[in-house]
Amino acid sequence: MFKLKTLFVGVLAAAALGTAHADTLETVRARGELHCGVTTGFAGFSAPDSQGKWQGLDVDVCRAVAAAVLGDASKFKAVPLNSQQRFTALQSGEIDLLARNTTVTHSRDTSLGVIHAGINFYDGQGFLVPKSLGVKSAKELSDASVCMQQGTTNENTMADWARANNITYKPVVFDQFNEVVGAFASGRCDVFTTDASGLASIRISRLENPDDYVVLPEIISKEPLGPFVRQGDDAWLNVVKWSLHAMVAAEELGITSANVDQMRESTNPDVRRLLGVAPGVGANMGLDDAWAYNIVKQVGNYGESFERNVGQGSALKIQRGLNALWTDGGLMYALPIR
Ligand SMILES: N[C@@H](CCC(=O)N[C@@H](CS)C(=O)NCC(=O)O)C(=O)O
Repeated sequence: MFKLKTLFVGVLAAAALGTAHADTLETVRARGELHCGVTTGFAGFSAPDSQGKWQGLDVDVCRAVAAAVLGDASKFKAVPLNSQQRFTALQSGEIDLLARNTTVTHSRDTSLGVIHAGINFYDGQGFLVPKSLGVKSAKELSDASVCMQQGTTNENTMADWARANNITYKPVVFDQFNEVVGAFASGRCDVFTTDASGLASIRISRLENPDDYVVLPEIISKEPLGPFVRQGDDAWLNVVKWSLHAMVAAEELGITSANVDQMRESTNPDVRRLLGVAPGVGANMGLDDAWAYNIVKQVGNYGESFERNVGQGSALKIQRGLNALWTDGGLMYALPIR
């Protein structure tokens, strides 16, 4: 009897959990607000500005999805998460979407009950050192102490690279981002290793004299960064995935936040479809036909978001590089919206 009862409660709990998470689109719509997992503060990608408003390339993914689903890019709550907490927060339903410099890997996609919805920044792991260390290449880093954050891909990649290159090092690992930055700034470790975009952000926004530091030339891994959702909710996966593609498609088609209203008059069928002038682009996703128009109008196309947050319009000044459109030699390629 006891066993039966436990089983029954278990099944009920699973069913409740299932319904709570199965229809994220409906949950977000009913709540009127998207719960979006971001970092605890990482300039250019996700950090609060002087007015406490969250800004960044990753925050623009939150804003794009809020615009697509709720018609208003501001209807999201940023939930700050460190590297360790991020997947649990998604699994438990605390957030609807994780948009936080997270590398897509096979193990994350297949063992955590989560799945990536695309790539919004192609990156690779690198090294930041004080110029005073006098090192020109990562290969000279023998016996160095290396600062890293716990729960990142950076820990394993560092170990693999060091083994492959016969380099010994001392890992100095912390749970919180501020602790890693603090340890590096105070000289407790010689090197900071993480995604190159992160190093650019740390150098500019977290170190007193950025010019005293240099990013070494080696990039030792592929770190394709992108948003994640829970597995088993394909409708929601589609909303997030196609929101990313809409931003890239808008850039491909020359549609910007400034000209999007004018572009609604265009005779180009791709433009008319994307902006919902020709009807039907929203229905299959359970969205209004203006979903992509709302993204471009309120958030901008991918290039605008890139330049504003991490590119030439920002302190980071990261080059488009791999994140340029495919037509400009990069990897950004919108799947056809038709
Ligand atoms: N892309 C890597 C690293 C991502 C990561 O969490 N990087 C740290 C930088 S050291 C970070 O963003 N920390 C910010 C925080 O914890 O708030 C991954 O997915 O594991």
